[in-house]
Amino acid sequence: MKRLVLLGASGSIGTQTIDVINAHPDLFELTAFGVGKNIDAARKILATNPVKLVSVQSEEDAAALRKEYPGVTVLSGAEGMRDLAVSDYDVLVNALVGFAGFAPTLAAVQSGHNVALANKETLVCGGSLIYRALKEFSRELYPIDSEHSAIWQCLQGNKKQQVKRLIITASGGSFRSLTRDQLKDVTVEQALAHPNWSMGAKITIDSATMMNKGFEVTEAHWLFDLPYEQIDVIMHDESMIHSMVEYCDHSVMAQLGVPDMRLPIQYALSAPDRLDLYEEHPLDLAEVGTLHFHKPDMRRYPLLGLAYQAGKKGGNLGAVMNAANEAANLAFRNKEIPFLSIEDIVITTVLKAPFRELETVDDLNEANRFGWEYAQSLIKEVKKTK
Ligand code: MN3
Repeated sequence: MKRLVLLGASGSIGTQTIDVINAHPDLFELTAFGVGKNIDAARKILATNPVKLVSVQSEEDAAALRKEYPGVTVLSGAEGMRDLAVSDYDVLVNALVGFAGFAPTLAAVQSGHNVALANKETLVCGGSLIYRALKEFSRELYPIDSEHSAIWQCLQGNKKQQVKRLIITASGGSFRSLTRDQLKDVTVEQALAHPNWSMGAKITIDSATMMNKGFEVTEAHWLFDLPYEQIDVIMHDESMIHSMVEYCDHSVMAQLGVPDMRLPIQYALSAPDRLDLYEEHPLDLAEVGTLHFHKPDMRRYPLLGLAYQAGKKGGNLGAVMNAANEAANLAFRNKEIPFLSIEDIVITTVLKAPFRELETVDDLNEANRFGWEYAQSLIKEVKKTK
């Protein structure tokens, strides 16, 4: 029986993690979970899973839940999430969105836990700090991101020294059929309609800018300990091949499946074992007929190129890039800036950032603060000219 703590329980990955846990009650037990403001989601989980420890964002919501569930310890804020991460369990499932996911990942590793990681910003921002902690505490990360789960699966039974390169597939997001000129006036609603995957709002916008793919390159760098020169991205329209590994003999291993996040979530919790998964329409290649691939155009997707540059330089740039993107992504969703301004804001912020090595969590917080504040000043400028 694996005892799990789930952070970000009300989001897209969180909800599907609960589905996976409840589909295998003999293997997985939820011992604690955290949500943000979605208190109804917390009530729903408590109705099916007898959890004794919960964390929510505000102290007000925590007080309300304590009254309703006298037998449950309800914590609040960043402190509450930290307490969950260092509590007594086997694996932390980190399904938080954004930089907020970093601190609980580090706290979990430093208190001797392995982490099933859906929060890619953890590694984009502070990959070097997490890498160091994993070595120091002999802990592991289990990737939940579908591309990294695919790579992980393709590495099973092979030797990492014999890997030639990782090939991460990219759908191109909701605007992949549009030219840059056509991107000028696109709306939030259009951006949120992803052709292949159903995901949360923030990551769907990140997919449309391909910032998400850039993040995934950095994520792969830290997860699999390979240089950026050995990590490639290929456009793949159907999202059926979730990623590939090429070996020194040019054999290419691929992992295929219909786009369903329950598989990578479940595999992260059961690997190297495989568990049954109910799928109404499993992959039928005869029905799919053709799979399409093409080279990514770095001029069409400048944030992908930026992520490679920032990743190779290292230091504080990943955290700066992420913070600027969080600010710009949110401003676009709030209809404060046009779609193409997201790119301008992220690129300008990274170019203006003073380079610093990342030695401590304080350095990381400072990089995050700089990225967020600089991006806010640029967002203000865009709003003025609108
Ligand atoms: Mn992904």
